[in-house]
Amino acid sequence: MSAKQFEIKSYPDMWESLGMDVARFEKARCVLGDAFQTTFLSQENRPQRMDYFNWLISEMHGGRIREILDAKKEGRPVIGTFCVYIPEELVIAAGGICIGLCGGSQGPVPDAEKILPRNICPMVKSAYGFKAAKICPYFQAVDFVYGETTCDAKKKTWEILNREVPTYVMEIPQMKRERDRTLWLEEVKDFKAQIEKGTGKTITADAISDAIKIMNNKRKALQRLNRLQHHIPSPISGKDVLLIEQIAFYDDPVRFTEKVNLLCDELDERVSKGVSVAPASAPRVLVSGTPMAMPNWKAHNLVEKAGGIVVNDESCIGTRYFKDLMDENMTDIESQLKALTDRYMKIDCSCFTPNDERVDQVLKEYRDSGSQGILHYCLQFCHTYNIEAIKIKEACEKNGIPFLAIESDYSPEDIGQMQTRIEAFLEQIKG
Ligand code: BJ8
Repeated sequence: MSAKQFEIKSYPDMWESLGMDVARFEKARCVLGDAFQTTFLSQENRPQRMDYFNWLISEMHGGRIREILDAKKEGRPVIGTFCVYIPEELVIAAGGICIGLCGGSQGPVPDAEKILPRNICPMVKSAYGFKAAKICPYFQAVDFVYGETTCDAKKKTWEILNREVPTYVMEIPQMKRERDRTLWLEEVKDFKAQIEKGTGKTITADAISDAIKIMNNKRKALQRLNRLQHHIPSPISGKDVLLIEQIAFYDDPVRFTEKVNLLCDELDERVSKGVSVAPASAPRVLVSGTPMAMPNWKAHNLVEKAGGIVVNDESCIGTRYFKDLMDENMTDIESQLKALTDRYMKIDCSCFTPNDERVDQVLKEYRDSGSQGILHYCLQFCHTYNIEAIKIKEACEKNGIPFLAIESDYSPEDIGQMQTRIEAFLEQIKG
């Protein structure tokens, strides 16, 4: 697909039927299309099989929504989530569709600020604003949403969001002791019961087994992509990998897995032929911190525009989402739910205390990816990641790793300042 051909397709009748503010969404569609073209399609020497992901972006608010609405007509549940602690396997086992609804755009933030306080995380404001302004077809299509109690901004927003769309909440403990595990398992069971209530169908052990395989395959494909990204020189840009990681939260999991593996086949070939998107001398950056929901491409774009390359994402869009797999051989529901709980408990979000395993994980990924510096990216007002950055910084100092911490939101106002700091950081890496 050439740059000139790209547009995000318009489906005004379908959007109307979903109760959206169509006139406003039309404008947002054009802005997003332009941003996508400038950020992604202008890159040179992209892998050809990025075409599928370009296509998905062009149909993100149309063809993919149509698929979701068709699934609903067949009685399949559609559930919106905001956190990688919600076990997708159980949604898939119910024949359902799980959609990540985190907001990564500045557009709806003023809508949210009419109701929510201004000094909370932009991800929460953006997500809430999308629903309040009726400018997200995914939010309009879901049967219900499932929030969690990870951070204060989220857990209190769910009470307000419940006025707009049925909102359930999974209690995620703040520590990882045996008694927390017991509580967590009960929450996973409640989640399963809620889905069963919504669909009127019982989730069987066989269905959970199949769903575990689907999610393992998806996570394995993302792990493969992550390993290929580590190559020196890298066969794919960090921006493109970020885009794929973001699409993982919208696309059909089986189709997505197939397309990621096809792309990885091409990347294998590029590696064997020495084809890359940046010279081997380009400073290699590991990005760590808060997740970057679509279309938050700011940090990756600035690093790569300045001549660096992002080779790893230690976030919930990146490795925290796919690093842990599950045993596929359990046949009874109790064992499956316990194993699900254990798998999800391994995610090292800063909402937990203590959370020192994350510091070790960041260092491991730094070494595995052949990175040369760590950029800690934190959304404004995310206290847990912001404070945990102290420990990451100390670990970097101890190990002689160049480190830069950036706190940002979705507005374009800090781009100039971020650019200056990132350029200086890349110079520091180059030595
Ligand atoms: S497991 S990182 S997806 S909670 S919304 S905590 S940025 S102040 S997103 Fe998250 Fe689950 Fe943890 Fe991952 Fe901070 Fe903003 Fe809260 Fe956030």
